[in-house]
Amino acid sequence: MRKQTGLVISAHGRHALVETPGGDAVLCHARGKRLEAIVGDQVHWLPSHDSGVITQVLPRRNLLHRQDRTRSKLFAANLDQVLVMLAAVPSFSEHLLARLLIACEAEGIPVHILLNKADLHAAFDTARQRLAPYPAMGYRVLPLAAGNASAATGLSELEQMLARRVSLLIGPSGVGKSTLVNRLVPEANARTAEISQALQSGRHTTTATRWYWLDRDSRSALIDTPGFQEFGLQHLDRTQLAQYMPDLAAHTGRCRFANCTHMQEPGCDIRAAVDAADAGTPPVSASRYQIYRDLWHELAPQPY
Ligand SMILES: Nc1nc2c(ncn2[C@@H]2O[C@H](COP(=O)(O)OP(=O)(O)O)[C@@H](O)[C@H]2O)c(=O)[nH]1
Ligand SMILES: [Mg+2]
Ligand SMILES: [Zn+2]
Repeated sequence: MRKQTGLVISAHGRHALVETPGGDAVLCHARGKRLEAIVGDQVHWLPSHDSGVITQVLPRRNLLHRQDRTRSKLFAANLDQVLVMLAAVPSFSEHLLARLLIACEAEGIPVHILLNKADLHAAFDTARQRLAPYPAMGYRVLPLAAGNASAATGLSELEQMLARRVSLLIGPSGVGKSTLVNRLVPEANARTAEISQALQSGRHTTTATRWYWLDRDSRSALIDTPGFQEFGLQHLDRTQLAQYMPDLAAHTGRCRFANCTHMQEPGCDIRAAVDAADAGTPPVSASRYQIYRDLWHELAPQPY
């Protein structure tokens, strides 16, 4: 049998749905215990009976994952960008937002913020003010009203952002991710049911990461992700943390000590920027610096 290539569009345990260049989806099993294929992977597979066997996962150009203390979760690979979705309601945690942005920065994946429920004006204005420092850090903040047909806010800009890219959508539950996917991919619900059946993972219908093509010629794709209770960054080296926070990174080269941890050293340019709000460009807010401190403690090397 001849080896073929394919794209993983859904994965569950040792099973994956692999899409062929011709557009067919083949149920495949991974060969070998340590072979884990995830959504977005390019794989080699061999036909066998009515299904297939994945023999190799091709090298990934990036990989978004989280690492909690006890478990690791791979979301997807080979992404062009990540879209973090937040909403006016429920109000978001800046700490969680920082974790998502840091996870992307650490992998070198461009990341932007979608702020949904623009139709809820008062709460939306409050949320938007909380996000005011983020464009200066290089993150686009796009207002959206995904679930409100009369307020078409942001949808055409979003479609431009999505065009010819592979985008992963992530965010806390209740912000409108499913609403957006259903709006952009009208057959999403039917596809999800089909895929779950193929993977025989009925009860995981809403807990799996899924790939959706947004256009007929298969160039733009949106990957929907399940909710999460925590978003651990245990895989990161805390001495690199400030480099993954653009507002802090702008100062690191100006600390007195090259190996400054930005925790207590004299001559720390980050701490100076927090104390004197006008000191740096971009400025460092007290809340962002506190997030850095919290993560610094959390990512302390563990004794074995
Ligand atoms: N007011 C308002 N509600 C929305 C909007 N988009 C989604 N919702 C509502 O927010 C709730 C959560 O949406 P859902 O798509 O399930 O969020 P998910 O958990 O992120 O997938 C639902 O009741 C939606 O109808 C919006 O643009 N405006
Ligand atoms: Mg949902
Ligand atoms: Zn410093």
